[in-house]
Amino acid sequence: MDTLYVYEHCPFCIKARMIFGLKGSPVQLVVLMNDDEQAPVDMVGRKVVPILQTGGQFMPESLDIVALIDGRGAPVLTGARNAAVAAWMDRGRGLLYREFLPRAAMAPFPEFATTAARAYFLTHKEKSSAPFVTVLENSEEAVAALTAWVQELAPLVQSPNAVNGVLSYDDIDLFAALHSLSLIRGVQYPASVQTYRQTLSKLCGIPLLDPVAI
Ligand SMILES: N[C@@H](CCC(=O)N[C@@H](CS)C(=O)NCC(=O)O)C(=O)O
Repeated sequence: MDTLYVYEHCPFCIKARMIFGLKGSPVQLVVLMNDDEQAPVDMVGRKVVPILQTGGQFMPESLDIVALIDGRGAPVLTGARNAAVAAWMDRGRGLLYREFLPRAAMAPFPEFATTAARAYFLTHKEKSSAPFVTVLENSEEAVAALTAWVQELAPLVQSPNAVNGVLSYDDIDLFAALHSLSLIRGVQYPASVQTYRQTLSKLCGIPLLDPVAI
């Protein structure tokens, strides 16, 4: 069976996990500790996830993994992309991950099971973002802005099963972002987005983070 090395918080890992769920293909998930540099370096030469182990080979890059798995048998990602979905994502991605990172650092993800692993994430991610305390202290405005952002997504959702009506790479990108967004407590979802994210969660077999939202 294929093995996928992941962190549970990682949106790129969500993309790779999605295709196994959508295809109904079995995969063994292995969550690496966030401070384990050696394992990914041994597998692909750098510290990165997701990594797919298939037939004795190791493969990084989420979208390469998606393409490989979707290409086995009849593909499921057959729909056309809508540039408006990517444009919507680009407008909010910066704010989403600014708010996501400090919450991820506090959340009960298995890759942070040890204090050292959680500290590694905090140290590295805070450097590339803003001080987490500052982000969390000014969060109310950001949550309102994220709610306004998801309102703009509502008219783009053509079906609960696929944003453009037929499953496409837009669904891979969009659900991964909505999965991250689900860690942020207080974001209000318009009906079409709410149904879409819950339906995709079931189709992919990947629970949303609502129950542990911060
Ligand atoms: N282009 C890569 C990006 C993967 C990526 O950036 N993964 C992050 C986790 S979200 C990572 O492993 N970063 C190194 C680290 O967290 O130490 C892909 O699409 O798979």
